[in-house]
Amino acid sequence: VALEGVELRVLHLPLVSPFTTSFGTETVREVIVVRALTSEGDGWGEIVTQDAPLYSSEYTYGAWDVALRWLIPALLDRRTLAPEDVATVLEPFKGHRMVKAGLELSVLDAALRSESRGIGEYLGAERDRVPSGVSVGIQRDPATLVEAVGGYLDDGYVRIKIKIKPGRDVGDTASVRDAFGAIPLQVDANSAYTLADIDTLAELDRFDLLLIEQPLQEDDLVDHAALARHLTTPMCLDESITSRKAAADALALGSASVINIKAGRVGGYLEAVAIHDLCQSAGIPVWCGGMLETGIGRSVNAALAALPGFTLPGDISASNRFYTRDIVTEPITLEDGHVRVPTGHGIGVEIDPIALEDVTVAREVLRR
Ligand code: OSB
Ligand code: MG
Repeated sequence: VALEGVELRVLHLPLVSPFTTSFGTETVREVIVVRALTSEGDGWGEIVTQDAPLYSSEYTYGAWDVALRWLIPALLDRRTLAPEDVATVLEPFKGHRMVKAGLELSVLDAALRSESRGIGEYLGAERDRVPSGVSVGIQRDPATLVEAVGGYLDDGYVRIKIKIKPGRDVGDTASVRDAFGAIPLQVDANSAYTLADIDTLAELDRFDLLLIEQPLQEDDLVDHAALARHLTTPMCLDESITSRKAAADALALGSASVINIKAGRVGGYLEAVAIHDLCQSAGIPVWCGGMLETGIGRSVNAALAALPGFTLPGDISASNRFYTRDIVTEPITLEDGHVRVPTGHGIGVEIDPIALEDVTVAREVLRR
């Protein structure tokens, strides 16, 4: 496509209930939406940074600054741009993978729409729906957690993930197991532990979890390998897997036996597919993580998760798990515990311009 300009918006989407992880509580999802303005029409993307650099070093206004000052100008310098060129053009700029992913997706959406093609076919989706798991935040107390999990099971979610942190791990997990028996259950620590906590983490082995996600720091590949050797629960990495190289290193070191793939964290959906391919050849199961996406990213995540190597349910819940009003005209819904892979052109969903305008708190456009 010929890129003529890029529009960025910061959105504030109120959450249906506060979302608490080991790193903090969110009540409003601050997120950036990208619109690529091309000679062939618009394309949409989403930059999944959060307001504060607590999950990763990226955050809203850092993303905003680097996009407007460096990344978008580099893309606008090109006369024509294929989606597959975006990562190469942005490669000289270190880090900022979530920003790169959002920009790439906007160009990809515009290009696919111009060819009347859909994202599922482009990425290699082999199913028309994917099983839907839900990520449940840390609650006030274990009884409240059990109530929340019960509600999601009633909705039909096929896999539960609970967030844990020191002091809210073994007890919370035991409460959920006691209340619901042998449901598919996993835990996510978001880097809240160190190797000194090895005995506590080993206590989780008795709950027959699908996996434990990212107990240690992002750069703790060696410590994760040491911990994995001491646990029977499969070790899954999220934060640590920032690229296909990081994924290959983690597998070589024995740091993970399962990988959570998030397009934002790895710099784009094309890199995400490359990690899927690598893991599939290595016989390593992968699943699609989430970043409280709007309908834009949620739709594309469903398409990604329909690739054959995604053998575990992803954190791809319905739009209404987080939001009362999505910014797309057809919010993502749960049907029999699954979400549909989009079939429309481009990202497969249409933006609701009024809903978008209502939640926009900042807007900037760069043109060539
Ligand atoms: O660690 O997977 C994570 C949300 C924000 C940042 C990190 C994570 C999460 C989630 C929610 O667990 C996943 C979702 O349903 O979007
Ligand atoms: Mg995680």
